[in-house]
Amino acid sequence: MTERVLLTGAGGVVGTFLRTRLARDGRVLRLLDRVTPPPAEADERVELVTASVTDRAAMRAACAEVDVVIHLGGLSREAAWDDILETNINGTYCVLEAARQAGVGRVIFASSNHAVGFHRNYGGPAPDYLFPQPDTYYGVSKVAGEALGSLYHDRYGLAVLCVRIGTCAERPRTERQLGTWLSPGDCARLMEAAIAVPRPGFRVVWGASANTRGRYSLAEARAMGYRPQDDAEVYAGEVTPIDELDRTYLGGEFCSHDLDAPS
Ligand code: 15L
Repeated sequence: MTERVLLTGAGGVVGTFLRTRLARDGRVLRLLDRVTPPPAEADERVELVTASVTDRAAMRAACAEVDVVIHLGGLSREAAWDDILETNINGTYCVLEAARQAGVGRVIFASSNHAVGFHRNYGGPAPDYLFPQPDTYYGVSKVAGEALGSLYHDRYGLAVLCVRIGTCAERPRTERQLGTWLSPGDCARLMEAAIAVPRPGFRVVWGASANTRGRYSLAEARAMGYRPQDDAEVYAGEVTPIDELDRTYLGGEFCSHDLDAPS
């Protein structure tokens, strides 16, 4: 039977990494973005949808016959409160509500380390299920998304897996990222584990590679079946040195007053 996976924010950084890596026979990827993401090549396993995650009717239609939603769409760093509220918080509500109405079984929510960014650096892996301590309005939106996911799980039985992503990039650029890096390949492996895990329930896992200087526990992600293969340490000689904020807080530069959002 064909499995259909809807990716919101498919044209973004993480979406672009995933769209080729999650493609496989027996699976249709429905790629949704506000701007139509160009297909890598004509592929009958790909469907393109141009819509905003805040468009309720469009999201209901986009969720039809979908088995799994991977919700990546939204602002990916700090912004004015009204924009965060509409795009990230209301957007995640619209996605979950559309998924529920369409009978989607599972939603994977791209949360972020910035949901807990004002936690002091643990000097070792930060525990799973760390209590929220957001470093920005952006971080607040990730806490809200996790809370909405919890609500939709308990109230309606929707399976929701929240991934607190570290730094998903081709390669780490800073010393902090030696601890936070999630390689594109490991990102896909993590999503595959989240798609496949039996009895998913509601979970919050960290999203990082098997970094020697790992800042996050991978216990819950491994319990879900994730087997990371990459380690940022191979880039250790090429990164910029750590600064005080990166040393002090999990969220690093997001904790700076330089990021105070316009009101
Ligand atoms: C995030 O959540 C951002 O979307 C990304 O741009 C990076 O800043 C990342 O966190 C990080 O903490 O490195």
